[in-house]
Amino acid sequence: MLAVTLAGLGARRVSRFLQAGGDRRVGVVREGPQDYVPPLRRSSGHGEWEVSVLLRGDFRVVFEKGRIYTFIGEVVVSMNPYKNLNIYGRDMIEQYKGRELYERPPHLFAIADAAYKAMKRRSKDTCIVISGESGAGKTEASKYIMQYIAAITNPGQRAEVERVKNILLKSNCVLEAFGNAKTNRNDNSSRFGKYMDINFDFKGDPIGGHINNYLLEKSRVIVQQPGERSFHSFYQLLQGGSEQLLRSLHLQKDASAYSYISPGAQLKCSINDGAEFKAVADAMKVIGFKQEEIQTVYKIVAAILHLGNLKFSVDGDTPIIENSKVVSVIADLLSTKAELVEKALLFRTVATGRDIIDKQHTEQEATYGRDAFAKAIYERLFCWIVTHINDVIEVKNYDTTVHGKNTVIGVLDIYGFEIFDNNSFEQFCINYCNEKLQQLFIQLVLKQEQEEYQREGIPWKHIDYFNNQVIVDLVEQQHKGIIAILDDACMNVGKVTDEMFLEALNNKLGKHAHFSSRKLCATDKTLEFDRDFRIKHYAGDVIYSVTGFIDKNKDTLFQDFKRLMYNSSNPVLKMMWPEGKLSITEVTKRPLTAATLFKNSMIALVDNLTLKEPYYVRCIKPNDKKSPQLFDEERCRHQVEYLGLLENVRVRRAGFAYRQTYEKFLHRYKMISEFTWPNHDLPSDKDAVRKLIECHGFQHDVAYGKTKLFIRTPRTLFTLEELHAKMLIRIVLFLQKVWRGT
Ligand code: AD9
Ligand code: MG
Repeated sequence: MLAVTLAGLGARRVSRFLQAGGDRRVGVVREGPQDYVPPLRRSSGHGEWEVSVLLRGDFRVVFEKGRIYTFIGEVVVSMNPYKNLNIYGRDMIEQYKGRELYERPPHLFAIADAAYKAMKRRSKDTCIVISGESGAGKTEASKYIMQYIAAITNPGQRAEVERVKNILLKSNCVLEAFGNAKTNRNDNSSRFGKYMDINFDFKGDPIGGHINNYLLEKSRVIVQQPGERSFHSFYQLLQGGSEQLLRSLHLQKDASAYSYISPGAQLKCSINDGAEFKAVADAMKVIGFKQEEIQTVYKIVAAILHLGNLKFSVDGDTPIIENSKVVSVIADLLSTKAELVEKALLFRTVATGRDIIDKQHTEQEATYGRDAFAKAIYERLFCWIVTHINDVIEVKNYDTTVHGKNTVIGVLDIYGFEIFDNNSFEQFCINYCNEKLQQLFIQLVLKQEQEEYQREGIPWKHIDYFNNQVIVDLVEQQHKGIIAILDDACMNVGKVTDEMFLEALNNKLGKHAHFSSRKLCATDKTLEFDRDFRIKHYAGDVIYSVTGFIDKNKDTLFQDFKRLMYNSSNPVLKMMWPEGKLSITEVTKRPLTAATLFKNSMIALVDNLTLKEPYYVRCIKPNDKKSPQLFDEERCRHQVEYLGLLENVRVRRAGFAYRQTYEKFLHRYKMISEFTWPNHDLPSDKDAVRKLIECHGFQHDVAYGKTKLFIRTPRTLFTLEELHAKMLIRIVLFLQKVWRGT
């Protein structure tokens, strides 16, 4: 049996080696394609060497031949083809299932399989971090990865596992409906960040999961840039809802009738709203939303559309609502009374000393309050949907003492770096998030690798890269960063304007190399307006307009609206607003600002990812026209550069495929040398390893660090494994002979 297993070695040999405590960095190419003798079967021509194609700047080939994936070690570079390719079917899944990373041509499935195998074999939590700018293909990639994992697991067809898998897959379409929108960069742009943990049992089958969502771009509910739409859910309801449903929600089909979403009503969008509406409704049912809950979802979406149509004016000094019928509709949809809705819209309860009074809004305040309310109920709805999904996929009744460790694969799909004509607080947060992820990549892929060589005293010519930590600090540093300065401005008592915030930025960051503004740089023609400031991001310069930063950061929602919702007779709505039970005198604590909450969530996310073994998908966008034909060379080169891919390749090529401590290395291979088997009498393990390596003639392919042996090419590693396997067979045969007494 043993002999059969060993004879059948190939790819599995390396896996075993890894299982035995080896480092996972196998399969790195030192030289170009000519020198590369793949350790396993040669992949069909689009292996890692295509990175050298990227390096030569001739990466048009990759796109035009439809070979959209390339490897750099465990990093997959993916080029958005902007057309459906027949490369994700069952046959492809079979080709990648259980194979080693370099056995097959580069593919998302290969990285998904590698992350899965690492998780299963070594009980390691792993994560797949998908990054790239807006429209580069991150969300599509994350869905293919999930599909792959779903397809290769649960061979025993256990019902509970199938249920979990189904919900994980179905959750995508629901979250996209409520959290994605057409932007000028992408017809299906994620307007929230998503990190999904998939939990596996000891057999490697999914038994649950958890979704973390990050900062939904809720301002989109009330306003969109020219050429953009609000969240898909609004258009889907109008297009796909039956006549009866729309009638019950007091809605008409035409989106241009609703001022919050009318600018996007006539825009062409590749989303099929009608069909998606039905798919989302089905998915919600599969996930386990009850009928009343689904109805409540529609009611909330409808209530927001009606809120946007409210018209305020003034009668003398008193603001009034011109179309009070709409108020009744909103009250009906939110299961409350029209007079309570009207009061919450026109008055604000304030505590002055011991008195509690109703302070009347100005027209402007009323409009502000209404918009804040619309944004807030949409955001609550979105978070409630995520919580609901989490409730049904939460791992329950898993006893680790009985079943062993429950391991996790995390998949991160977050909004990509973006530059629009008008960039505001939302782009600032999104781009900061991308800086954090780039920093993580640098730390894990470029920095630590090189630092290890230095620490171990391996001769190493440092490969330079741009470290964006300086920009991360510019944004998040305590007391000195932009978020801290913004929070300071928001804390000030009295009216603080966006201009005052900009002034504070100018005063405190005037000398920062990555920050400028019109005041600081009057001659710079790109900074057109006094309200602009610019951050030199790792992926390019972005000019932000300071307008709205203070309001969006404070994110004020009058307590009256929270109370209104808490007192709704619809239990689902009530549940979404627990803090509405506090009376005005009980609400004393100032909540954390939006930017600080986001910063904290980003720091927690990065901490979480750092604990896991990372695999990367780096997505590249071939052009800005969403075209399957157009290859914009300059745009691609820029992305390859700022993503740090060139440095990534250089580090991998100049570096070592494998490293292991002398002790562990000996433990594995001592049997293949007479100098080390069964024990060595040399002064140290390092000397023993040196002797072992030299007796097999590998000395030119290794380097000796202080505590570890470094092997440059996978070929050496495979030969060592072969020798080890042969020796094992000899030992087994010998033992059999002894046993038979011959
Ligand atoms: V954003 O940061 O959320 O704005 P993503 O997520 O990077 O962005 P997305 O995955 O949504 O981009 O891809 C954009 C569009 O490109 C998709 O709607 C598809 O039309 C197209 N795309 C992306 N990847 C593929 C693919 N592998 N095959 C075919 C693709 N089309
Ligand atoms: Mg996306």
